[in-house]
Amino acid sequence: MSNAHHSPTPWMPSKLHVRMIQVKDSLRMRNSRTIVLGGEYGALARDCDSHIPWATEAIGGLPEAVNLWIGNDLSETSFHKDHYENLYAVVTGEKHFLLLPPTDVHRMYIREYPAAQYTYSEVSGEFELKLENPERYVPWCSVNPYPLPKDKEKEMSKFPFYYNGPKPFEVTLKAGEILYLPSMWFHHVRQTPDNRGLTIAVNYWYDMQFDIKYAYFNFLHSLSFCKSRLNDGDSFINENLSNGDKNHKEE
Ligand SMILES: O=C(O)CCC(=O)C(=O)O
Repeated sequence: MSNAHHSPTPWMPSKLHVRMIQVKDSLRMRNSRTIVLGGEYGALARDCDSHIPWATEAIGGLPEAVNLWIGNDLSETSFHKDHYENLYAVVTGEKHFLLLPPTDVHRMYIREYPAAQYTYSEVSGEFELKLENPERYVPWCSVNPYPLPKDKEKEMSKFPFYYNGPKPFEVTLKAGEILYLPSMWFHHVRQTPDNRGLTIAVNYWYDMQFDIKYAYFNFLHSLSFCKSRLNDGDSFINENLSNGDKNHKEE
């Protein structure tokens, strides 16, 4: 999740991440690149490079977005994929990734979830999760790879393709290291904080090529959709995704 607040706030909730520098270049605005040095976090922009020269050269263009991720030991990003080539650099603390290739889409049990945003409440002094209005749904992975022991059996029976299949790659990234996370790979992220209780990272999202890999992914995705129709009653597999994921940047 990326977001920015406009009123002074005491601190962010553990699962809120902040997009620091946004390079707006949506698919609709390809020829009019606008660089927005993101509002209240703009002062931090000069502390990080605006791109990674070797990646820019290899990929053939500047990043579309540079994101700042600040978290503590409770922060966790659930399984999803992004339509970006991702160069992920840890500044302090450690990040722990679980990684699965796009071809494992049938193991992620992608479903439609309502979109929501954290909003700071002056009344309660807490962040509250508010559903978007008008209602909007986004496809997202259902698998929680780290269920509580009491929920493990239930989770295993709900998501057998995930739990009975090959284990995801596990990568720990330390301060000063960069991970190249290829586009459309599923990733789940946790962290170990530094001695001040923080993990800070910056990542560079480069546009991906919507080439054969993307077409192949959508083909596999549509197969898992067909499977859910054949196994009538299997409500876990991609029920609502007959349109593939062509409209989504993240999932
Ligand atoms: O650092 C995190 O918690 C999530 C990172 C992520 O999802 C991404 O870089 O796309």
